[in-house]
Amino acid sequence: MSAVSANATTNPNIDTTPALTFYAANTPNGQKVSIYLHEAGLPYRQVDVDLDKGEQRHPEYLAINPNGKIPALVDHGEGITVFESGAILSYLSSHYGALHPADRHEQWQVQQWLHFQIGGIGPMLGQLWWFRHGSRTDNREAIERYTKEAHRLYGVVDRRLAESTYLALDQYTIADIAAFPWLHTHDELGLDIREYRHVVRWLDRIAERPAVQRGMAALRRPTAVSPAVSPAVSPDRAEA
Ligand SMILES: N[C@@H](CCC(=O)N[C@@H](CS)C(=O)NCC(=O)O)C(=O)O
Repeated sequence: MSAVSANATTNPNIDTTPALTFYAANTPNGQKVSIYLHEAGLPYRQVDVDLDKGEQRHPEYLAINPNGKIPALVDHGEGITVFESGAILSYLSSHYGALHPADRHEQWQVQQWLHFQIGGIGPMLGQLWWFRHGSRTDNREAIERYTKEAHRLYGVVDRRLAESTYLALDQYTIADIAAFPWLHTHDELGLDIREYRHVVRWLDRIAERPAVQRGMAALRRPTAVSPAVSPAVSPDRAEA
């Protein structure tokens, strides 16, 4: 595992040791946390977990995330370790207050759409990615099943975005941050999303955000092997 610091201050009079360590890889679930950290401007240390080498199953990493997947986060200041991307986004936004609505009804709206991403969009699009790019066999039935389910989910999101500027509320929240890295992978998943014009508008608007661009870029490494062009590597995009 290799570490770099990000979002750190350059003022020599300020303690620059980041309180947060983010265990990361360049996948949609990693991208969510990276985007949030950049949106909130929180200094953090990034530890890259090499999924192709199986570092997520090393005992020292399993002590951080017993489920053996990225992302995970350690808040050294609070003495808290959090795994599961939805839990990390909820922890960070409620604890540090950025992109966290004050109203409790709105907070539940955010949680509802966040859980919809974690339980629906992520697993279904993750399986579609695996059967298109990871599997050594050509399973037409699985590809058809997950393509159909992906279209159904894009439809749900499109209808929501026809009535709301963003996924949970009329303001940008962690629900959008969670859904964006998955829903923008439509080309890789062989999905034509032109009919979902509200999703297209929403994707374009989020992609323009400088913090989103920085968050996505922070995970790109020049030596990284894209799972999409290397079917022999581990199923790091396929959620169980
Ligand atoms: N529900 C989990 C899913 C995490 C997950 O599936 N992470 C993938 C990368 S996107 C992973 O670490 N895969 C490695 C493996 O399965 O061995 C979350 O949202 O954090």
